[in-house]
Amino acid sequence: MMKIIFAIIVFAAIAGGIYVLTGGPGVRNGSPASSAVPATGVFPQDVSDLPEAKPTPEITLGDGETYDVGIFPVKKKIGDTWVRMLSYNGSVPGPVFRVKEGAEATIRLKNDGDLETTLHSHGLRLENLFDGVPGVTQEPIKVGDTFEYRLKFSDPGMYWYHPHVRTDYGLEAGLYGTYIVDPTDAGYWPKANRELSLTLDDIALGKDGRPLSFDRGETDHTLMGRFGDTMFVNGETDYRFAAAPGEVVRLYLVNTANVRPFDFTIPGAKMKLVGADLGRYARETFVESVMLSPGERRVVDVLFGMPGEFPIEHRTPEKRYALGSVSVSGSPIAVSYAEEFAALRENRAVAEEMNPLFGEYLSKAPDKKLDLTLAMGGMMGAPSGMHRMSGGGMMEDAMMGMGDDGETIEWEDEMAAMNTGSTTKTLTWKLRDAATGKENMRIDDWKFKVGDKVKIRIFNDSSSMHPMQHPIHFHGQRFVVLSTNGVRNADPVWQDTTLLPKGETVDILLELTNPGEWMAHCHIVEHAEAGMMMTFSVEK
Ligand SMILES: [Cu+2]
Repeated sequence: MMKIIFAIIVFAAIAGGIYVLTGGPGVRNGSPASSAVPATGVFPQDVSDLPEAKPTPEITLGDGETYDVGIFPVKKKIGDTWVRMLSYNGSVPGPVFRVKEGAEATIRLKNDGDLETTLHSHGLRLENLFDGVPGVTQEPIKVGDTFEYRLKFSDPGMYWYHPHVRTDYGLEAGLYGTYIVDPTDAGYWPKANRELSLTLDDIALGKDGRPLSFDRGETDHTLMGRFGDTMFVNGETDYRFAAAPGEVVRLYLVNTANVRPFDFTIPGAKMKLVGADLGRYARETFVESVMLSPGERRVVDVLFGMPGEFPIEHRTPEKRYALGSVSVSGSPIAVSYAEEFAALRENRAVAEEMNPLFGEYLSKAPDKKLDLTLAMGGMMGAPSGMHRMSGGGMMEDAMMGMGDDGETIEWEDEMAAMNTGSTTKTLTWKLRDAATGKENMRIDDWKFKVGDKVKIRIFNDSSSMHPMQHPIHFHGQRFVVLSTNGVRNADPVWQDTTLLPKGETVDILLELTNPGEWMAHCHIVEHAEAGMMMTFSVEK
């Protein structure tokens, strides 16, 4: 009952837009769309005269090379419907760029899309000027204009690119692609027969099979993010690949969804987790599934031992989603790495790098504390009728009870009406510095120097009005998770994004190696649009 009452109150607050909570004048928000002259209407959906989307190519980018990429609309068939999407060079996802560790290359981006854009290369420790954050590292690229991004690929692993302007629309429209950075050390990864890049996404289609519309002027679905109803792996609703018996296939996985977390599994095949955002784990592990929240990457090796059809699935505690399948047939692979696959390697170099960090920082007091919370229509100071409805203390009960099923992750949009109607005007998601009380883009005293290591305690407040998980992403640097709820991280790896389930506290050690002014934000892109972003600066 309280849940229902609370739901009504929240709905009134969101849909009614009782309070306007924006960044205020003079606050750069990393997203000029919301501060520019208000745009009206919705982004276009008409497919007439559009070229058909091409398959995603794999492009080898040599050191020093310049490559031209254009953003332009295409039509793509999803189910029985032609859908208008935005592409990088005509494909969704955009090209898979293969580069060598240590290489530098330039992407010359021409914007023939629907709105201003930038190219953010997620996870790359590149020069600050080319990080693609509007209002912070560059002015956005107007429609018709071009910008050259000089990219640096310092670390082996998988990275990805997308716009940092109205990212909610950009990602849903198909603007994302990946970089695979091949290590210079041939033994860096275990042996595999083949490597594939997989973007895990979902797309929200209406009853007519066409994508739900996006308002040009403001982001909606800001409460929970825009969940899709149709799974979309590598731009396919039924992604398939073939393998030979005995083949080991390395999958580079990235979650490119607006909000949906994926628990990726291939039942019947054997899966080994070898790497994450910026390289390999200290210890390899066999896993049943790998969990990725938006922005995160995982590198898994999969052994297909026997012939057969193997489903690719996303599993939640309640549901299974088919993502596609792998067809294993024909004669056994000529060179099988099954034996190497069976061994779990310890990567001593990683352990030797990580151990001193844990020794020095695990029990040290945090340098910075960041709380994740929400202001929804200023409920606390809301019209008195709401307080009467809540009747002293009951409001708190209702809030605590909201989604209080022991689940610390929201796998689905179970509050669709409220979520749809929530916008950047009616609620603000917050990163709050616990020491100063400053929030989001008003945080102005996170100033560090190259060489610093900063311990940050991030707390996801479960007593906020709508607690949910937040994947927190730091630009331009790398960090290691030291502990979760006080428990030491047993298998460290360098990351740029980490998930904070509801109520959890995560201590990270951020290594500042790259000068400039950088963003940190939630990678549920509607949350970021609704305020959940800040900057920190690193001096040479
Ligand atoms: Cu968030």
